[in-house]
Amino acid sequence: MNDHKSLGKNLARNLGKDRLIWIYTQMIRIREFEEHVKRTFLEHPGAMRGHTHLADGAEASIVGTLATRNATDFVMPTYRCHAHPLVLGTSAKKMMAELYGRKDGLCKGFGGSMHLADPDRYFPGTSGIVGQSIAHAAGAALTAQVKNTGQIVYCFFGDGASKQGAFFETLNLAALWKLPVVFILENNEYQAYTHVALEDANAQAGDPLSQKAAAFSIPGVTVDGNDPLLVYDEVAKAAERARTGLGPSLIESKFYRLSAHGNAITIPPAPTQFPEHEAIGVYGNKAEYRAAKDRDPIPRFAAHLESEKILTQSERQALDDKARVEMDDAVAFALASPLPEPEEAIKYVYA
Ligand SMILES: Cc1ncc(C[n+]2csc(CCOP(=O)(O)OP(=O)(O)O)c2C)c(N)n1
Ligand SMILES: [Mg+2]
Repeated sequence: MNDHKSLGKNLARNLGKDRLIWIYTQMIRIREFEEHVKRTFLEHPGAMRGHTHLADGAEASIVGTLATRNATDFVMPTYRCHAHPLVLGTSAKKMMAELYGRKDGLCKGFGGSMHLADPDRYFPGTSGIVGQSIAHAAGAALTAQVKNTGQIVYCFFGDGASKQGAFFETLNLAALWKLPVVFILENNEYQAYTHVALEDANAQAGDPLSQKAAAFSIPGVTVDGNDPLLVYDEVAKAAERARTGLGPSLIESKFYRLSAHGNAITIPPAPTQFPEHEAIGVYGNKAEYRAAKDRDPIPRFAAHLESEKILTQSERQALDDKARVEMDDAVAFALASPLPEPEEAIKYVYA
């Protein structure tokens, strides 16, 4: 099942200082962006409409994955999709304005949090449909294969989505056709309001989730998604496999969703939804949350970089401050941007 492990071990050891600092920088930028979104619901209630799904807790998994990417590879996440464009270089200002539904947003304010697209950065688009990225990724990969572009596709989806028919159908064909996809199953311990233990008991046959790869004779591996370097190692092998025409792999990345499932427009926000400014869902369990906080990928990676003498405490502080200011500016930009004109409502409807 883990035959791609033989391609090499500890690839992340070859990462230089600049790349490691880049990884930390992206992780803290994601965390700050999501914290600013969370704060919006308290400080500007009603200003951000629709539903937002945050990626705090997933930073190591996302950045460790994308650190293996070549510039023209496709990235296709779920509706939990603020982090990826930030890492790809989409401006935080445009992202934040989009979440606020403003004219200067990435999609002119029409997409909102769940419908982001930045085609120039090979980020074709996201949607609120659970599991949509899976089949779409196979389509993008088939195009790359037919056109022989050398691109691969990074496909992210949740533990809940991995129980859908689309998952099995897509992996079947992707394996058969040796499509260049890395399937990243983000096991964040929840599917909406259901904890993974309940999922296991009621909706999940077989553990770990990565073993489903065996049914399609492709590599399947489970990795600690709180550690960007472990994630990097596994994804790098899977990416190499995809690039060399050997086909897809399945990587189950395990971490904890540190926010509620989503923040909807709740005015005023239910107090239980934001205790101590930490969005534990009303269904959350404080002890479980605290234990997960102890494994929080950001302080953990920062401590690693400090102990390896890659980053001093003050250098880390400077990176944290820079990320915070970047996101403060993004919120200010969003709030200053106008709403789209009513007559624009049908301007971008093509069919
Ligand atoms: C096809 C479909 N079914 C149900 C939903 C409602 N829904 C939204 S998120 C979600 C849970 C998905 O959990 P998971 O795949 O683990 O992703 P996560 O939100 O944890 O990242 C559900 C059931 C939906 N949006 N689309
Ligand atoms: Mg989940």
